[in-house]
Amino acid sequence: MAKNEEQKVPVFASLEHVYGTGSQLEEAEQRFFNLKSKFLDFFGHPPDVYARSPGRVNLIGEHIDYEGYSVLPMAIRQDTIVAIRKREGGETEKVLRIGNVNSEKYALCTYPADPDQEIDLKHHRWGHYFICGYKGFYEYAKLKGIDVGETVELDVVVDGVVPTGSGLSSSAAFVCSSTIAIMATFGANFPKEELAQLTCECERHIGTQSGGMDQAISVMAQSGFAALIDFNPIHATEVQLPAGGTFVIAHSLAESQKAVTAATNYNNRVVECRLASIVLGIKLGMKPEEAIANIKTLSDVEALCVSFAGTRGSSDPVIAVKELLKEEPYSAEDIENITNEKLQAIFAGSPSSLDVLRAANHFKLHQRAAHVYSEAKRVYAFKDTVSSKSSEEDMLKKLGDLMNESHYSCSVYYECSCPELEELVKICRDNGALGARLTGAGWGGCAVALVKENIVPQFILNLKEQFFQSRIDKGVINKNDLGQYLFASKPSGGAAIIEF
Ligand code: NG1
Repeated sequence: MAKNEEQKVPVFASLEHVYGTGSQLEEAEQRFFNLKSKFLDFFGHPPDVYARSPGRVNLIGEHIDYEGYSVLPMAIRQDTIVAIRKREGGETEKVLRIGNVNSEKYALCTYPADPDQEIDLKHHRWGHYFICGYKGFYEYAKLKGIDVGETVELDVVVDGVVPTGSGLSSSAAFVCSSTIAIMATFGANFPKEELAQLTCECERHIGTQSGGMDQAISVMAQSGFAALIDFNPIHATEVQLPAGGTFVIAHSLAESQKAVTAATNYNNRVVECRLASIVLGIKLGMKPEEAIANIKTLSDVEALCVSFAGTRGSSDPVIAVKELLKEEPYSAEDIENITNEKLQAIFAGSPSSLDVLRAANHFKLHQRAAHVYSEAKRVYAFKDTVSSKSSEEDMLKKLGDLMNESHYSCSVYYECSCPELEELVKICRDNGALGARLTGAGWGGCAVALVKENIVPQFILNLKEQFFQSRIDKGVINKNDLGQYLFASKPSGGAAIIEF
């Protein structure tokens, strides 16, 4: 394949290329059949084209993508498929009609076809994620000077099997498959790295200050490989995982509603990191106004922290955090005394950050910065370990240790765990996992455990007994659905367009 073709989203005329053979293919055939029937039921005609994009599990590198640091996720086989068709405009106002195969849970919704519409964040609707992709497509086309003609009406049906609120990035799978379906229906195919950037930016219309990992891996994953994702600009490097280890994903059954809790959880941490980086910049010699104007992330002040650490005979930026940021939480006033500027003024251009300031009365700058710098190092240690010449035994042990350290840091310094995740991670370790950690944003959702290949079946049985059985008995989940909440996963392939 020519280089510029490789960089585009692959277009397939059959499902084998995406789903392989055997039961996975049969399951996919059934899903596409249902999706088409549902489309016909809703709209009276079949779709023109389909796009699919997978969820992901992050192996290491949590809450650091939005700080500009590399992360190491892999795509999972669960995906979202979007079926789409352009409709000739009628006399009345042009609309987008968005249905779902699970129409009981996700009722058909309509939105205006205006790509400049504002998303109503105060009233969260499932279709908002499609509108993120819709706005993103038009924003990108405008930026690149691509003529997409007049706005048209679209009919859409969605089938998503990435568990929601699970930290497996159902939201990015939905936004990416929507954007790619829209792109395909307009006969376009943008380069994958640009698509990863555009879908990251357009998902922010939902109100979270998303970092870009999920969209990047969903768009760019290669079957059989995890990936090291770098940012600014986005770039993916394939990572071959050791064959003797398997990643088992288990849901804590606590749902993490990232968009709804953004002001106190996800966006709160983004704001705390920004404040930590500004305060570090000032303490390391920058003028307050210069730090406020130029420092956006902890990676922007890393070089200053490293040279400070150099004066202590180290190259670890955490040394600067330990000496320059107090462990006790900062009040807004504490920070304003350092910045000589009101926090509201610093974040004046970001409504979602202002929501954070309204909801928070203290900020843990030391802990958040210590997590980010140490987690960024663990990602490279993980990558170096898999490409080292160590024995597989040593390699797996080291990877497991890094995952355990990552979990500790997420739990203690970043405080994005929850009691259910703590219980699950402990059960994983007690049953022989080499390492186990929360994955994704946290505050609920899934844990990922590294398990030796030969104990996977027994490990899954033990988790079922020790964590899930009591929840099945209480009716939290149905026993027939257990496979959605507890499964082993190999690295899957990324987004695709399917034209039958
Ligand atoms: P999930 O687990 O999908 O909520 C979120 C962010 C990532 C990353 C992780 C934490 C979105 C779409 N995804 O993932 O960018 O910051 O949290 O590492 O907001």
